Amino acid sequence: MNPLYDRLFGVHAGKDTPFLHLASGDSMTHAAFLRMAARFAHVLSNAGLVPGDRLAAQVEKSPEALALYAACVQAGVVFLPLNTAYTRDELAYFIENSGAKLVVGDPAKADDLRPMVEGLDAQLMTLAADGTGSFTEAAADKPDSFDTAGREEDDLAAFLYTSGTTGRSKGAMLTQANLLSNAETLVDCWRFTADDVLLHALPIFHTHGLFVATNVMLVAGGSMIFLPKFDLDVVIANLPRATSMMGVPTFYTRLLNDDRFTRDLTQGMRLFTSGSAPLLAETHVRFEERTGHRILERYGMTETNMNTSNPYDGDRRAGTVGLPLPGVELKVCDPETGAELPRGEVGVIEVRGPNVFKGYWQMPDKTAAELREDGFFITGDLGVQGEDGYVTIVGRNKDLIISGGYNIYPKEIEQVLDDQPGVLETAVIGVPHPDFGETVVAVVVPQEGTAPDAGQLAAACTDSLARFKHPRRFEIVGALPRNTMGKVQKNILRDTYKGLFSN
Ligand code: MLC
Ligand code: AMP
Repeated sequence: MNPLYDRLFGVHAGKDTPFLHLASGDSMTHAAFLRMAARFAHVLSNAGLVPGDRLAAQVEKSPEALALYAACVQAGVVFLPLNTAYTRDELAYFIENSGAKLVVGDPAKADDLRPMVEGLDAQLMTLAADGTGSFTEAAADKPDSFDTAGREEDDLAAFLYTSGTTGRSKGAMLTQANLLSNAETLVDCWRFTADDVLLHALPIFHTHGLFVATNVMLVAGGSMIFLPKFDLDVVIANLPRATSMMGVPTFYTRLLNDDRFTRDLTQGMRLFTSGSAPLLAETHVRFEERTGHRILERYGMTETNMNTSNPYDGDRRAGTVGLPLPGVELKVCDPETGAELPRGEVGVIEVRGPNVFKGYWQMPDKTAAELREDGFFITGDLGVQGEDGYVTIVGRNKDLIISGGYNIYPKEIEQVLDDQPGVLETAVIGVPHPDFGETVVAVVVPQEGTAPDAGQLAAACTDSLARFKHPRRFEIVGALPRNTMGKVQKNILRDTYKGLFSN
């Protein structure tokens, strides 16, 4: 038994209906996809991986990259997908921390990665965006079927790293049951069926693109227009072939800024969903005016999968994230005492349910700090629940920036900048940005008598941090505002610089 494999993939064995429609016009059936996944599973087992081992993948989005996920599920290997933007240094941490035995990376980066990967006692294989590489070469002569490894619902299926306020990323351990229960719930709530064609333009190294979009379509048995990334022209060209789309708010603001995005273009669509970052009520309203569709906003996290959703039938309320999903308990608590607050009061959102992860890999203290013994997970999001159950997120009780749906932890950037010559201290903040929702600004205090150069600071970031985390502005100041306890008042900085990127 392997519930996740059986329910997501096994049920499609032998189906000659399309699963992936590619931008090239080609498509791949469920059966062909599963044969590829089985060949890949043989490569994993030949490489010595056994159930419970970790595989780290930093690969461009492609059918092969998705089949690598399926192969891991079939072989019982824990899948650890990584943002393609991560630098070698960032990667080294994930490989070391997870103890990954096999790393699958881009051939173009192989020479750079190999010494680091091998130094960490892992093997390196390669997979390019076009499906070529040593991994697929090794798979070419393997059988088309694989004896699915037995797994229980409580076994680990994936690790997704999520940064922490201390700057150290934590591996969120997700079980088969976490993923499966959430996918099944979403299929029901959002009415996905085998007739659905999902326009998939999200990356597949995060919860949204991999577990929400892909797992939902696998459970429903539908197909996906599987695009390598969000490219406005390609998305517009493909919308008429789709019935549904899932996106981060940036997708929708980019579409709305294009005159080709019309009511006509979206007439065959039945559902647009949004999440991973706040959707402005204004975007929701403009979207409906333009297309007649009301975006369905939902709220989730790496550690919990999806927690709340606006209803499919009923009021999709702009500016809210809707109601707790069936099976998910949600309460709003006092940030200091943890006591549950009455409806209508703002506090920290806590959630419990089959969707909630098992803890952070080898970090019992961090797990204990965020996951209560009674199973409630402290999200760090500030919200309020109305008498009618609708949840509105009003802010964050964690120092986090969300840019274009990617989470960025200021501490990680501050640590890099603070190490630079001439820098006394820094405060990294998020400010409103018309495209990314929020973007990163570094407020830098130089040491007396020095004047750090913004170019030099930017170069230091390039060496160690993924591009999307880089500050888009360096503001040099004499001192940081502090409260009487000496704590930097980031709210004052956010207010000072809030207009930097406004049109
Ligand atoms: C790319 N860049 C970003 C960025 N994405 N910078 C900041 N924030 C981002 N999100 C960089 C590029 O490297 C480039 O650098 C420059 O910004 C402009 O690139 P672009 O061409 O405009 O970006 P693009 O490739 O179009 O990507 C933007 C995007 C993408 C919004 C389409 O970031 C994206 O697909 N985001 C989705 C993230 C996501 O799936 N999140 C889900 C997390 S799961 P340069 O060098 O050219 O300046 C989760 C749980 C839940 O949160 O609830 O779902
Ligand atoms: P991640 O750790 O990448 O999974 O990001 C999870 C965080 O994204 C949550 O804790 C929220 O802060 C944010 N988030 C996800 N969905 C929404 C939403 N619909 N509205 C506001 N914030 C959201």
